[in-house]
Amino acid sequence: MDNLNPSRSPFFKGGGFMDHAADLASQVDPHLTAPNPRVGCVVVCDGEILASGVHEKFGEPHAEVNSISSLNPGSRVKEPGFWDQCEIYITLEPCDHFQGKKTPSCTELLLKHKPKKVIVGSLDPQFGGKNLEKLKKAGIEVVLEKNEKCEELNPFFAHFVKTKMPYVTVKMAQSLDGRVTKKIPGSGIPEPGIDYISNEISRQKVHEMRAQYSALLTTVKTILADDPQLNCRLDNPPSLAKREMEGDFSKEDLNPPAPLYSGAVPLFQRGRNTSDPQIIVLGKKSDIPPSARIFLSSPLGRGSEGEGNRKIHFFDTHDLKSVLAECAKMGIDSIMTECGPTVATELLKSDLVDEVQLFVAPEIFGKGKDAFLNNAILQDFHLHEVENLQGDVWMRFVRK
Ligand code: AOF
Ligand code: ZN
Repeated sequence: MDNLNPSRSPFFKGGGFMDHAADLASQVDPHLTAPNPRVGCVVVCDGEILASGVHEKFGEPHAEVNSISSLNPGSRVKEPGFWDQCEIYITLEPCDHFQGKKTPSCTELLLKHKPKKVIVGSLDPQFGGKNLEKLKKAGIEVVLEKNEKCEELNPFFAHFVKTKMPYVTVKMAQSLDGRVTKKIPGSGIPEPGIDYISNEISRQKVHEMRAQYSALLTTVKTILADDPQLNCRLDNPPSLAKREMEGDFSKEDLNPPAPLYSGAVPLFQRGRNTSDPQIIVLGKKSDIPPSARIFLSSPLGRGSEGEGNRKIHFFDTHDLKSVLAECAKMGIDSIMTECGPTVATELLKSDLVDEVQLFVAPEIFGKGKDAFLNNAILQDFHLHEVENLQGDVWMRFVRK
């Protein structure tokens, strides 16, 4: 039993069982669960973690199912009254039936076992708390313990559920005078320090964003001009890397030797990175040479995991709203742009943008194309965050 003690887990830092469940869920690659949320679940009995689990992949079992089914059958589970002493911590309100659902209801699973207490870290916008009422009616003690880590696990989920459209972020790097390029179009792959507008810290941040968004939106024009790879090149998965910087984790913790508690799924193990986002290309596939770098699988991405090549979708249309609607139908819950001013401006003008992230380099180009072709278009947004990235200024604008 000793090795089930949460204090032995490399991820358990004594912050409470809900934080622990959120930490486990934060290790899941959001590209694999989208448009489903990342969820973690911990089964606790007498202050001890007996099992834990996460929702690993879209269409596959939920966190509650994975944690409960990983309870050691030889342990106290068989003892009479076991469930009467059990507390279940879940980062999200448990699901229930709805049309098109792929897996059984977790609320029913909980009703079947009837644990003493269910503690939930955030509400599922799909159900709005009604499943908690259902559990309460059956005599289970239910606590909604709103937790910031749980809320932050799924930044796009509520938007996608409510609007049935992807969350769209326009990302743009520009000079102080609002210009986007110094590179001559078609002059080869941009070189850091010569053609790149933003500095290395900004570019690392962009890779962290690529780890979070389901898909990147680009154009044939951008591919022909820059031949970008559009993959996710990070040393550490972002959630862990961030907390390592905050002093929460040491390097050793990032590569735990083995799970010390049953049911733990160390998805980012031994240097494995996050998978690459899908790519949406505006234009014709036949206009891009087969040697274009977007067709290369990244060594750390899906292509190397035996799951087929990463998904690249071509749309030869100017109707951006229909492109986004098609993406939503494919389960793409979030999109970040990796294209030039024309499409970025068009998206903004068509009212299809939820957020704008600007990386401004401390340089005056004097000439070149404007980042936004109509200065008034940011009036519907307000500045939400700003950060100095060692010289570059990063600004995040969200809808008012
Ligand atoms: C949970 N636990 O781990 C997750 C939940 O099609 P399905 O069966 O996979 O159901 C997807 C929905 O379930 C999703 O839209 C969200 O409301 C909820 N996700 N719920 O109890 C989990 N991933
Ligand atoms: Zn469920």
